[in-house]
Parts: sequence; structure tokens; C-alpha cells
Amino acid sequence: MVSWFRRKKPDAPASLPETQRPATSSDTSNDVAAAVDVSPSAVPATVIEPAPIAPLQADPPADASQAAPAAAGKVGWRERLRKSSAALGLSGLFSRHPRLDDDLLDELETALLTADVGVPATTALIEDLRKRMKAREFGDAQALLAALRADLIALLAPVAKPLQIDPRIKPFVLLTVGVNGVGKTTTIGKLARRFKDEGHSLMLAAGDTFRAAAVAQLQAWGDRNGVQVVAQGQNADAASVAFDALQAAKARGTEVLIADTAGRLHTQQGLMAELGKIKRVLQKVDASAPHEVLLVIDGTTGQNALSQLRQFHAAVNITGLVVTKLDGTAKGGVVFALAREFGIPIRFAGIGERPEDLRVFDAEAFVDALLPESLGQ
Ligand SMILES: Nc1nc2c(ncn2[C@@H]2O[C@H](COP(=O)(O)OP(=O)(O)O)[C@@H](O)[C@H]2O)c(=O)[nH]1
Ligand SMILES: [Mg+2]
Repeated sequence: MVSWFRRKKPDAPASLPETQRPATSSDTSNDVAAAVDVSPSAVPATVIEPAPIAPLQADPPADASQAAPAAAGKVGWRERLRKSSAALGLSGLFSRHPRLDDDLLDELETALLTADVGVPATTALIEDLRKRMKAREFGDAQALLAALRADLIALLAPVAKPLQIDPRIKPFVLLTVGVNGVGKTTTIGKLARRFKDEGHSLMLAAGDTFRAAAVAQLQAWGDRNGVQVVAQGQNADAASVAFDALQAAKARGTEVLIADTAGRLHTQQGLMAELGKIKRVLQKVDASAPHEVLLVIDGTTGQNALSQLRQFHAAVNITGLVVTKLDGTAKGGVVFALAREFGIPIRFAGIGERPEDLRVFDAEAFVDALLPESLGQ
């Protein structure tokens, strides 16, 4: 399936025309443009070197346990997604309705809607099962459950596309966006750990200059993983932090640069304008940057995730998703709604707060974690 967003040019302009942008004091696009045109040294950034600076690894670590995120199997998913599977409540449902009839489908429909799978995806799933049930395709409820599993996996398969770091692009720039509190900074910390374990050299840019704590939080993750963090003070211009970081990463031959951003500014429009500006300023250093724009979505927000994706996509052309907090929600079904409505790749799933709790999104493992164990998966 060719996703519609892929047909967009990577350098498509941000959807907000300049005239709509609020003239807040923090909106200093002209200042940034000026700063960009003069020597970059005019915008001093602090490159915070972690102490001690860990040597950049050329080879993957010998200790396989460090590669836990990728290696961990389906059991981990099931344990962590207990709340979501409780929401689907399918085990109980099938024992209450052992007969293949409309009551079973009605209750299944309610279960899917409750888990925030959304009306269009739920309707499509139920209609498919109803047609096949009428055609006597299923011998028993267990067969219907197996068909549901296959349908759910088919819905997610087109978006289960892992992020590939193109080694020809140096630095490969990841811009991380999303509303406040969704888990952007935590995800960046987990990604830093993952990329280090994979042997990549990397740098982080503290682009959430709106909150002082956000810079400190990113620096803590950088220290923990021996990764350099480029930061300026609080209220610094986020675009100039990103610009400095990309210049520094380029000068050092760093392989991956991950930029954090604010999730809240004085206004929502101001935030979208700032993100668009960060993207344009990065493109002054490398016309192909950012190479991945990751929208981080909190899995507990339910259907609101769809409108967040719509807004951020209009501003910065989202190329991948991270759905976090799937361990703590009964609304993980929103993943199906996102897949059906947008077709944008889901790169990672956050299923806990530990560094190893960021998993490459795996459609089968996710679906099996939601379904009763009786399927034997
Ligand atoms: N349970 C759980 N908590 C998470 C996950 N990802 C992030 N968090 C927590 O969500 C809170 C907000 O995260 P933060 O990274 O600061 O969000 P940001 O504002 O988007 O940068 C923190 O307490 C994180 O520990 C996850 O996958 N599972
Ligand atoms: Mg943050």
C-alpha cells in the first residue's frame, strides 16, 4: 500500500501561511533567519559533554542483554498490555456468548468501541465477521476469534514499518514532536539507548526551551547514556538550538541527531509555527533534513490522538508514529484507528518507563497481547 502522505514532497511547506502566524515575542523567525545567515558562531550553543565521555561504539555491544528491546518477545507485550486486553474483554465475552449469533457480534462491537478502535474500523471489522458468519465460515466462536485476530493484524500490517537509519545520510536527523506530556523526551532517551546499543554515534538537541525542566530532563538521559546534548538556556530560540546541533553533528561526523521540541507554547498556533520554523532552519544546513518526523502519541488519549495527528501532520508532515503508555491504558485500540485513517508507519510502541520498554512496533505481538491466550499465541 502506498500511503498518501508519501506522495508529498519532503520539502512541502508548512500548512500555516505566514500571515496566520501569531506575532508573539517568541516568534522570531526573522531573527533566526538572520542568525542563520551570519556565522553560526554568532549563536553560541552549549554542547554539554557527558562526563566521562563514553567512546563512540563502532560495533554492536558483545553483551546481548543490552539489545533487550529488539530481542524481547511476545510475552513482554502481553504482560505490559494487560489493561488493554482487559478492555477488549474477549475471554469473558466468548464464555458469555458461546453461540455464533448477532448478540456475540453486538457485544464484540461494543468491546472494540470501548477500547477506542473507533467507529469506521470497528464497523469494517464487524461487518466482515458478520458476512463470514452468515456464510457459515466459522464452526465455533473460537474460529470467529481467529478470524478477528487475522483481521486486526491485517489492519496493522501496512503500518508496521520499522524506522531505518539510512547510513548514507550523516547525520540522520530525527525531529520529535507531540503535545505536552505524551512522552517525547522519555522516548528520545529510550531511542538514545537503543541507537547507542546498535553502535551509532549520536547527539541530542534540547529543543523544548519552553520549560527549564525539559532541558534538564534531556540532559539527564544524555548523561545516563553517554550522549552529547546540545542546549541553550531556557527561552532560547528552539530553531537556533536545532540549527546549532545539526551544525555540530555535521562537523563531528555524528550519525544520528535527535531533536526534542516543546509540546506546548503560549498558543497552539504558535507551537505549530515554531515546529515549521525548526524544520525550515534544519533545511538550511541540510536540504533533506529532517529525515524522520516522529509524532509521539499518548495511547491513553483515545480518539483525540486522531486530531493531534491531523494537526501536526499539516504543520510538519509526519513520517512516523510512536504510541506510548500502552502499558497503562484501556484505550490502546486507538492504534487501529490511526492505522486505518492515516496509514502512517508506527515505528515504536512505549510499553513502560524503563529504557528497554520502547519496542519496535510489531503488529502480531500487539494484537496477540490484546486477545485471550486461548488462541495459543
Ligand atoms: N507507563 C508509561 N509511562 C511513560 C511512557 N512513556 C513516557 N512515560 C511517562 O510519561 C511522562 C511524560 O513523559 P515526557 O517524556 O516528559 O513527555 P513530553 O512532555 O512529551 O516530553 C513521564 O512521567 C514518563 O515517564 C510509557 O511508554 N509508559
Ligand atoms: Mg519533554
